[in-house]
Amino acid sequence: MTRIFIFAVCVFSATACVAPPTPGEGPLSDNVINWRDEVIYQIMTDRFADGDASNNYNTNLLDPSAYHGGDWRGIAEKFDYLEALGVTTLWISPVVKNVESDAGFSSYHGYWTQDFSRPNPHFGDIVALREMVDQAHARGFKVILDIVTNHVGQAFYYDINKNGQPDEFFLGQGGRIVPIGETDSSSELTRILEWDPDFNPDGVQAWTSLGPSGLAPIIFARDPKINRMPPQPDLFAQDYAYNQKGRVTIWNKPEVCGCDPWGCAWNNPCRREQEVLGDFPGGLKDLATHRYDVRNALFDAFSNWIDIGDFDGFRIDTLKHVEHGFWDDFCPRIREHTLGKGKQNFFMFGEAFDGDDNLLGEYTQGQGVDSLFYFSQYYTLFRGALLGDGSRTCEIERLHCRRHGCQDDPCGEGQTFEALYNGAGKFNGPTGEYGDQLNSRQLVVNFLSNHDVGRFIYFMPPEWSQSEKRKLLHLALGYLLTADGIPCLYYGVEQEFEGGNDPANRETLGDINNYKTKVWKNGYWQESQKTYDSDGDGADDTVWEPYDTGNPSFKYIALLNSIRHNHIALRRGELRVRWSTTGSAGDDHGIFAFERQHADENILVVMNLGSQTSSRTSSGTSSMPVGFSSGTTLNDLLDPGNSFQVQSSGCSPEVGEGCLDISVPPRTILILASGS
Ligand SMILES: [Ca+2]
Ligand SMILES: [Ca+2]
Ligand SMILES: [Ca+2]
Ligand SMILES: [Ca+2]
Repeated sequence: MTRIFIFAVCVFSATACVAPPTPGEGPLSDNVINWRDEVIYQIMTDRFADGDASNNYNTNLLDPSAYHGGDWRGIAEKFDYLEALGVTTLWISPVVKNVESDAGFSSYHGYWTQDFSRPNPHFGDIVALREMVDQAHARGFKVILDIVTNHVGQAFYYDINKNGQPDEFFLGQGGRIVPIGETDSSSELTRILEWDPDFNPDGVQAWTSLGPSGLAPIIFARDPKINRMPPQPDLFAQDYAYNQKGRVTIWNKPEVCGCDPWGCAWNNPCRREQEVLGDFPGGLKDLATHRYDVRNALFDAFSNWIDIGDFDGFRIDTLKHVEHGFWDDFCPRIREHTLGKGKQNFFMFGEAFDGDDNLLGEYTQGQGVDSLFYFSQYYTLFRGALLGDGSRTCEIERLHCRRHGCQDDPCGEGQTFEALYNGAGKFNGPTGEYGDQLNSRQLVVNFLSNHDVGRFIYFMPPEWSQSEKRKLLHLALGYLLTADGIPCLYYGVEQEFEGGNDPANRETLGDINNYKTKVWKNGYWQESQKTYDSDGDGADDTVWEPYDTGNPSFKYIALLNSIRHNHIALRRGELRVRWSTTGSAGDDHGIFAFERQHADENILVVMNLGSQTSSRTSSGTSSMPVGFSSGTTLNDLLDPGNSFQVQSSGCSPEVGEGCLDISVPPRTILILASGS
């Protein structure tokens, strides 16, 4: 341990010392009993809290694309806030040194790697990083590191016209280069940007006045002012470390793969080739991850960061842009590394930005990642059913079917469901409290929003009142924190942030300007501080402050987290759907109900997704069977005064079960447990 810190001081305070930090020696800490107990909180480090003004260079709070000053010390200063919220695992932004800026945008998000072996100086040095993680562990938090293995920042251009300069020009059908500003009426022109040319399966091609001229050479940028320098370690400054095929175009131009205008099938080979080998839009250069030297260098870099930071898991970026073979190599090596250092239960989950369970499920096979973000649920439930009118809650049940397999189609349309997610754990992968292997079906990471999509409130009609928006947000949060899997909250949801697409959804939590709203006053719209009702009399009495722990959504999330913490069934229990609907008519419009059962604890969650009327957990004369015996009193854990009796008739109960016919108000969730 001492050795890292001495080295760190050497690296960052003595200009003569330029070697990258060496890994820490000795064992790592072991912090996780069962990942299903955790609630993840996503921190965008630059936007969360500024604890050290000395690293605030190139910052501008008024520019949403600039660095805002957040850092690792700032995170450590907010542990009381995070503890009050009840989250247990912190996912932080990538820590590696980035290209500083590109085309007026800065790398505040951390996804534009320039040097895999050094920290991003905006966030602190490795001493500050390790201090933050050590303090987090001492408080009972776990820390997950965000990593990118697919690409680096905008590091080079393709010198298509072989003139040694980065250019922008048109290419005619005959291969003639037409400078910008000149015209060539004889041919169809393609715009070429040497920093970011379109995908070519044969590699980006060079053209000279004589015509095609083989593969375009790549030329690394050297602009130290914005740290746009050849990527490091040195292997990443070699052309063979990159695929060199140009930027993915398939999402905007599906016709290049012969697909319909709405896109290609998930497993279309032409689409998959582009996604795996192409440069990520924005000129992010795709690494040749099939090469063993590249794989080894990435393993070395990221196992090093585990040793330096004592992290408890990886959130892995752009999973579907790297071939399966890479994950089947990288993940087992990381598991072996962490186990060798005494860290059990290192957790690796990835981002495959796609709503298709066929594609998502593929990444759960083999020995690659333990789990992934549950994007199909995001689209079907959080962007679909909850924002709709509450009909066909069977679509939510179908999510479970695609994960686990189902004999019958919950929508009654005769579909058959094979389990698409792997039900076997990984060798050396995450385990439960008794050493039992956990699998991807149990470890899906559930999320309502993240840094790449608009915040949940943003998708609601803007004319809704704050209380209408809050009601739907709370229904969504209720599901997020009671469903099976690992919940992940995006920072700012507890302050009811409502920013739209990137970068509007990356608000700075400590900036008072993000706690303002527009109100109509004296004939025009005026900006005023947001307020809320803190004493429950229906009138707003409190001005909203940054890091406010008293607002209704902070308190609601804290309550849900405490309920989850106190009820093992909500963390580790199996999920069984008890009621879903296939249409919009009927007394049960909008009802979705499920139980979580673990050992002898059972919790029943009943939601009404309908927006207009109360609905019943019954249809005609049949009510909902529940896993509680008749006569049991069920109390709502969100509202202890609200209780219900389980009946003996009205449904076809199994042995030990009863029946429940209750009325649920619109956009409401009940979390029911048997009374003592
Ligand atoms: Ca700072
Ligand atoms: Ca050129
Ligand atoms: Ca790739
Ligand atoms: Ca009040």
